[in-house]
Amino acid sequence: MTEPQPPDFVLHHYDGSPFSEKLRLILGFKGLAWATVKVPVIMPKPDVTALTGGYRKTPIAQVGADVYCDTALIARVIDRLAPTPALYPAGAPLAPLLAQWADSTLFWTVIPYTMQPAGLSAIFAGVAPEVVKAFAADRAPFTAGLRRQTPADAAANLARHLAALDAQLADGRAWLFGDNASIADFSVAHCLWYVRRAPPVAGILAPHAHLARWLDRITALGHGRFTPMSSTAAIALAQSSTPLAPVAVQAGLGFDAGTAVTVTPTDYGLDPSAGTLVGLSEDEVVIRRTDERAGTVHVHFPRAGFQIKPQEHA
Ligand SMILES: N[C@@H](CCC(=O)N[C@@H](CS)C(=O)NCC(=O)O)C(=O)O
Repeated sequence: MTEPQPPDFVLHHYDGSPFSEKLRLILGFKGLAWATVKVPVIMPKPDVTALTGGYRKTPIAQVGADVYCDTALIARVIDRLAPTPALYPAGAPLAPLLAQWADSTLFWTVIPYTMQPAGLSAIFAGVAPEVVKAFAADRAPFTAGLRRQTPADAAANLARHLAALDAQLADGRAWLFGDNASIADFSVAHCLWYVRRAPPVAGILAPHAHLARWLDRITALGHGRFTPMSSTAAIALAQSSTPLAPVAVQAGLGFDAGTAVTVTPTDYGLDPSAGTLVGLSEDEVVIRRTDERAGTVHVHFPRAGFQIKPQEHA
């Protein structure tokens, strides 16, 4: 009898992470089988950075020795693995733009709104005070470059955003762009999912019945079929695999194949990943790096929202 093989797609995530929920719901929408690796909520995360080379945000994804950072890219990878139902339907060309707005503006309105004292106690109910303290100490430098909205500003902005989203659904459509779900639905949903997790502040959703029904519809998609995997097994999987996703450095985009570079987010969590440039297009940047434990991996990032820099020679 042969051992059952783990699913190809591995998601490294934790339960309370909104961006992870975005991908879990997309995996549910696609009905995909996936392997689930739980990661720590705060640093250190040695089994994450063994794969990424420095990037520490949650979630990341892995297919063998190909490692994918940032949900904007990971969502496209899932769509390639399981093309139907489409995540980028032809009739909704603005869906990725709305998704980008939700992943940045809406997310950074929802976080300060939900993390006001009443929401914070609900999110961290039953968690030891020293753990909450450690979380705050981890996230302060992580978000140091961001100008955080006050809870009052965030409440005012969120109320306006919710009213616009509710109005978009007022004609009875099932999804934000019509009859077909799109990436925009998942990016908005993970933000509102987070607000719902904090009942003392979730009343802000109450006036918006269309939005409430839509959020119920999207959360009912579930998370697909997943089987647990340890982070050690995930690293061993990378080690025993060869990067397979095709890569090429396109000419005219400012960098040559084989250059030693760092790739770093431009918004927050500014941890660089260093490696050799092996892939570059207007959509994606890919570095090859070799890790003591994970072996040779290709780490993929979206081009948008990341800075590529030649590594300085000492
Ligand atoms: N642009 C990133 C944002 C990811 C993000 O901000 N994730 C949060 C959790 S939802 C995070 O990394 N928090 C710190 C951590 O988990 O270490 C993406 O789309 O994946």
